[in-house]
Amino acid sequence: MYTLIGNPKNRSFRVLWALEELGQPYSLEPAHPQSDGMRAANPSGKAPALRVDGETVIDSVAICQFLADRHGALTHPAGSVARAQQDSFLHFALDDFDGSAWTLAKHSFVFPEEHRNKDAVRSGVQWDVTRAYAAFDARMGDGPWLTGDTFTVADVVTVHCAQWLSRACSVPQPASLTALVDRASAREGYQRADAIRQAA
Ligand SMILES: N[C@@H](CCC(=O)N[C@@H](CS)C(=O)NCC(=O)O)C(=O)O
Repeated sequence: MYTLIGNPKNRSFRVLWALEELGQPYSLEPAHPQSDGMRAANPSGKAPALRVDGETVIDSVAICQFLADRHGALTHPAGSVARAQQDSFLHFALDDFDGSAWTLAKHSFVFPEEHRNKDAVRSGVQWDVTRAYAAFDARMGDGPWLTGDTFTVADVVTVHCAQWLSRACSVPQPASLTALVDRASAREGYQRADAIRQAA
């Protein structure tokens, strides 16, 4: 039994979605970033965290990959070339999508007001997102998923980042990315996780 600590409206959603895809039992312990509950699970106060076997694992991607490895789904086997491609897409999403969305978010509501400068960072972020979308478009194959027929943790994280980035940044997304988002959000696991997010 897993306990997910966090808020489904933030990166905790990735773990929620992975748990729903895997069909594993879990409980959700709601905690906002920097709340006492979140700091008790993660010294940095950041969400999400997962309680498992008396231990706490932090970082949404580490948690998703752990769950995938443990249950032998949502992942290619370690040591395979397909796994290297999966990890490569995952790190691309973190560097090029998550990084930009997070920069804008930090300047909107994370940094203390005196350190926020959204107008100054916006044009650089838009330039970076434009080239990230071009790189994604050049790399996305025939699908349906990032590494072919297997839906993986890389799809979960990429789709979550793409949805977040589309709200945070006005640069239009390539059709290859919006099609991936549409296919992924039609999955039953996504629909169940999204219903929990909407109700939170
Ligand atoms: N790499 C971490 C990032 C965690 C993170 O930054 N979470 C955000 C919510 S989406 C947070 O709690 N931010 C609060 C803060 O930065 O103070 C992960 O993926 O779990």
